[in-house]
Amino acid sequence: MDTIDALKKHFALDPQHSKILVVGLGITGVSVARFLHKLGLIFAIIDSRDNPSMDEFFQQTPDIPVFTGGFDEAAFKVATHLIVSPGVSLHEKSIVKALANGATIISDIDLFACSVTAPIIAITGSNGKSTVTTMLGDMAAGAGKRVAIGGNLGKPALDLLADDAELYVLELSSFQLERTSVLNAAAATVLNVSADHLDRHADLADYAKEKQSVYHGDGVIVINADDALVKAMQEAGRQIVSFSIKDKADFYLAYQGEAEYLMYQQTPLMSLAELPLEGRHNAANALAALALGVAVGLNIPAMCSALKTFKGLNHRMQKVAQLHGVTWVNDSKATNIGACVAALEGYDRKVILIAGGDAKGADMAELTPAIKEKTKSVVLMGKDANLIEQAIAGCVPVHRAENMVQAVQIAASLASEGDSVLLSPACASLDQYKNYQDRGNQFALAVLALN
Ligand code: UMA
Ligand code: ADP
Repeated sequence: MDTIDALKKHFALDPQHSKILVVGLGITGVSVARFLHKLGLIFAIIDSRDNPSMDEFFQQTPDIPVFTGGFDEAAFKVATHLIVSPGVSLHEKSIVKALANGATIISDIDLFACSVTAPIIAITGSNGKSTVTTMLGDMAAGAGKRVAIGGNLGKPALDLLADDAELYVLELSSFQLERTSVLNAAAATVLNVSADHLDRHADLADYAKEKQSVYHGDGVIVINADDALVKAMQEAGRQIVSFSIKDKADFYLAYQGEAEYLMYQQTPLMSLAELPLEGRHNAANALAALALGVAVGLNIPAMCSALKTFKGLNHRMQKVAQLHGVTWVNDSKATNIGACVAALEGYDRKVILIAGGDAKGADMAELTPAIKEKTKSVVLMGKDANLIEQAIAGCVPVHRAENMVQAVQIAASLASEGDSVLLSPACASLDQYKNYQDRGNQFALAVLALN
């Protein structure tokens, strides 16, 4: 079936009469515009900002109507199909109204699914998506596949089509999944579910439900057996493959003599010590990536070789310095509680934690057990520092900092030889920084300035 036929079938899209409105002029919106234009479909595009940056594509296509400076009611009123960028909430008044009038929602991932013929591996979860997507990209390339990786990771899915790959690995956010209906991945996983984005989703159950939709279709379901919410997502009649870092599963950890191994059923694949990444959660990520790779038939020894040289991503448990016997670790990408707890749980001895920022509506009390068990003191900063301080009151000494330089200086004054100082904020960065990268870079600079 060609793409237009698939769009007709799944979304009743009529190339002559449908009125398509692309919502959002970010990188997703631009990728959608290019794609629709190439298919010869007529559409308009809208962005609520006054002056969104205009991709050069729009200079070459002056006939495409572009509305800016608000969500114009009239444009939504006539729309039969809305292609909504993930950053735009489906609770926007104009979108709710358009849906009530019978408009159909399509995502860029739906468009991708309608045009691609090569298998797709789809990866979602609260934490570990980017790590597993990148890891699997390296593993597939190592196994000799022409592979393209993207989605929430950074390169919009539709821009991957130019790569004409044999295998696509997509990182998908809950925002992308909540507006996607026709993805049928050859293998998919929800890596884990913990509170995140509760400012956009009604509650944890609603957020988990959006994640579960990654399993739509008839591909292999890869399940984290250590996560109760994910375990409950298994569907009868489907091929299920499990991974676990706690118990026996299809992919799991077990001792072979003195050394712990990554195992596939009865076979030891490689020792855990050969995985060059900090934190036990990265063993879970490696097992998940192996399970997904095996599901699409990738060569196991080649995947293991790629794992042994995988560098890890910046701002995720990244060692930035060792100064006077103190190890400084940048985990700025820990923008939710689950990531911070996973980081703390990976340590054998207590650390000094720098945390805080925008809690995005999460219940900070969920941090308390890990903070009690794994930290000797906590330095808090950012918008929701009070919320965290109230939640962990009485557990460990708490210090307050106005900014990163101060936080690092306080942590340095608390640390002695052999200690680790971990930036793992459990919060988004946008209250004080451009993004998590900016926060992580400020941390690294402040640490290096100590010298
Ligand atoms: N916009 C409006 N009105 C609004 C909100 C947004 O007009 O109320 C406009 C924005 O001004 C922007 C456009 O909509 O011009 C599109 O914005 P977008 O936020 O959807 O951003 P994109 O540039 O298309 O990037 C998106 C993802 N962004 C979000 O989900 C917020 C990128 O994930 C993703 O890499 C990219 O598509 C390619 O797939 C980023 C992200 O922060 C990294 N994701 C979240 C996360 O990882 O936690 C979910
Ligand atoms: P995502 O793309 O889902 O945000 P990343 O790979 O970028 O995931 O990692 C985000 C944060 O989550 C980092 O702080 C990282 O250390 C942590 N993390 C990575 N994998 C896991 C996991 N399996 N469980 C919990 N936390 C994880």
